[in-house]
Amino acid sequence: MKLGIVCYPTYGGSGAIATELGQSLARRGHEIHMISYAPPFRLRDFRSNLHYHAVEVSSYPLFRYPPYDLALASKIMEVVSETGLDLLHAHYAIPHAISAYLAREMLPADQKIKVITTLHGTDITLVGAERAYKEVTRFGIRESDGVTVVSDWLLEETKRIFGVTREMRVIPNFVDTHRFKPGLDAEYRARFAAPEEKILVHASNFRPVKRVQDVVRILALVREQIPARLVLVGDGPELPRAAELAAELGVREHVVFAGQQEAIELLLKVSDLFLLPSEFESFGLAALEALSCGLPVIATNTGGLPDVVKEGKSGHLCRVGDVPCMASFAINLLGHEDSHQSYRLAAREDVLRHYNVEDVVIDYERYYEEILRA
Ligand code: GMT
Repeated sequence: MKLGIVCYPTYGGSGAIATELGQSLARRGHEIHMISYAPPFRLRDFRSNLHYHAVEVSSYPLFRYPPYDLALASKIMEVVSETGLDLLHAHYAIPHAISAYLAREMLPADQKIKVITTLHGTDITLVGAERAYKEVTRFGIRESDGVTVVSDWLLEETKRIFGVTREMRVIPNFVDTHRFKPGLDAEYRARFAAPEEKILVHASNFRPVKRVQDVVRILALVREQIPARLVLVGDGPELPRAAELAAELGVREHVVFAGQQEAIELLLKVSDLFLLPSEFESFGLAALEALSCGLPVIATNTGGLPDVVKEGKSGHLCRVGDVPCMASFAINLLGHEDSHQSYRLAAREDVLRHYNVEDVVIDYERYYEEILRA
């Protein structure tokens, strides 16, 4: 198949999934065209059937807000005309589903393409639910030829928020288990912590929904019983407040601010526990990548997280904001080597069974074929 994939290029789950999907489909012999305003951060598996097309957004003094959605629609149309795409897969509804719709309308009858939109989470629960974007998001969902969602929870939320009745397919997120795999590199570990210290890790875009302050509070409680260090990976608006809180709680010197890490798997492999105390997560790709490296996860009992983190097997789930609960699970796991090891094994095993990219990509292929036939 000739497939176009539209996504955000920046650090974030939707861009990561779109790019990994494109790379995996290319490995399976499909011709893939990635369309975005910059090269996606996960795009590194270059091959002759995997192409990147940059969307150029020109500025003009009259534009207070340069119209990216229109530039994207024009670029999609251009790529379809030049390459004869069969199908366009838009990741994240806003504005990608709408630009895809526009491009499809603009194309001549003999070049019409099918459009599939994958809903990732905040495009429905936060941004899409805002008054400014709600109607246009509903329109994008309705007008797509196919819609997928990353979890059962997101399926129900999409129906609830938008009153959508159309068919939507749940295809879970996935992980490259060859890249994200266990394997301790002692020299690399020593860069972050002393041998007797446990490493807690959190990776996100540090938006309020991630509740990063809870992560810092968990570290402070854990440190009352076990020597530990916290590695914070990523960047975002809540990061300065997290640093302030760490200082207030007297743990500032035990927090490593690692910034954006391209090879995050290296860090996951040397860590002992992953923390994701989010307000909600439609799926929680960061947790899945940690589990794939054999890292147990302590998270909140919200959204799609209970599907990804198996309570009492690969990690633990607590109510949102229940820091003592998360800290006590952390202390328990870190203090018992045998049970920690069994969580590590269960985490990896579950990922291999349910979330391996090589299996999930086949679900996407089947869905593409189904939509193309329809
Ligand atoms: O909110 C984010 O963390 C970023 C956002 C994105 O689009 O990159 O993440 C959403 O999509 C991911 C990929 O499907 C999911 O794993 C995340 O759970 C989801 N975030 C939320 O629902 C908050």
